[in-house]
Amino acid sequence: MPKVSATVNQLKLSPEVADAIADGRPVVALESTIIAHGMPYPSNLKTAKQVEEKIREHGAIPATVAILNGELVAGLNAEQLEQVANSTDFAKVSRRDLPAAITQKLNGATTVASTMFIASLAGISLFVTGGIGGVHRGAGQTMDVSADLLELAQTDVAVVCAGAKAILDIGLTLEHLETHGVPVLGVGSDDFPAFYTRSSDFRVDYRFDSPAAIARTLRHKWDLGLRGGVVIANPIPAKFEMDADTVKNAIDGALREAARQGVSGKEVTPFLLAEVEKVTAGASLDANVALVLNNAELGAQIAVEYSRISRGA
Ligand code: PSU
Ligand code: MN
Repeated sequence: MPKVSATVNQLKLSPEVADAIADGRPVVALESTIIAHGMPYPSNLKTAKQVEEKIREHGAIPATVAILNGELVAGLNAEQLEQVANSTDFAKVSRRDLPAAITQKLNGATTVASTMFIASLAGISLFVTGGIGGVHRGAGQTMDVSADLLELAQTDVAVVCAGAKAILDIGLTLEHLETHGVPVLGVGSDDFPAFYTRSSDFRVDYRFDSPAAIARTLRHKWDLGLRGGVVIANPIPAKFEMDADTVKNAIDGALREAARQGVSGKEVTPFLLAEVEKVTAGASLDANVALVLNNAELGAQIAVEYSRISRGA
C-alpha cells in the first residue's frame, strides 16, 4: 500500500501521480526552486518540460512539487508549471516554511528538503534535482547548514543529484552526511562530483554502475529499517563539464561579494548561485540543463527498477 497520509488534507496529487502511486508504478519527484529561482524564464520552463519528458521516456511518471495557494501539490499540470516558471511570488519554501505557507495560502517553490518531505508524504521514493544544499564554508562561525542535510537524515527519499556546488564546504557536507548515516553512492565514478565539474577533492565510498544495483541498495536500506535518505551522486556528462578554474574564480568572487554585502540566512544560497551564474553566464546555464537531464534519465531508470523489485516482480 502507498503510504499516503490520509490526515494531510493539504496534499494534492495529480490524478496521474495518484494512480501511479496507488499501482506501485515508478514515480519521480522534482523540486521547483530550481525552476522559480535557479534559471531565467523561459529557459526554466523549457528545461522543466524536458526533464519531465526525459523521465517519461525512461518509463516513470514525473511529479513536480510546489506549494500552490497553500496546498502541497505533487504533479503540476502545464498551466501550474507555467505559473511557477513565470511568476514573482514563489518564495523559497523549505521544511520550516510549510505550516505558515498553508495558513497564509501562499505560493512557494520547494527546496530539496521540502520536496523530499512532500514526496515522502505522497509515498514517492525517488527524487531528481541538480545539486543539494550542504554545510556552508565558514559554518564554524555562522552555523549555516542546509535543512537539506537534516531532511536526508530523517526522510526516506533517495535524491539523484550532480553532487554539491563548491559554494559549500564539500568535505564538511560529506562529514555531516556520514554522521547522520546517509549513504552517498557514486555513479560511474569514484569521485564525489561538484556539480559543474565531475570531481571534487573528495571520493565516494561506493561506486555503482547500474541503476538496478542502486535500486537494490535503496531496498536494502529501507528494509533494514534504516530511516532517512540516500545521496546518489551522478557526475555531469564529460562534454558539458566546465573549466575548473573558471568555476573556482566565479565561486571565490561570489563568496567575497556575499561577505561584503553581509548576506545571511536563507538568502545566502540563492545569492551565491545568482552571482556564479552572472559571472559564468551561458556556460553555467548549459551545464545546469545538461546535468539535470542526465539526472532525470538515471532517476527514472532507478525508479523503474525500484518499483519492479518492490512489487516482487
Ligand atoms: N544548490 C544548487 N542549486 C539549487 C539549490 C542548491 O546547486 O537550486 C537550492 C535547492 O532548492 C536546495 C536549496 O534545496 O537551494 C538549499 O538552500 P539552503 O542552502 O538555504 O538550505
Ligand atoms: Mn542556510
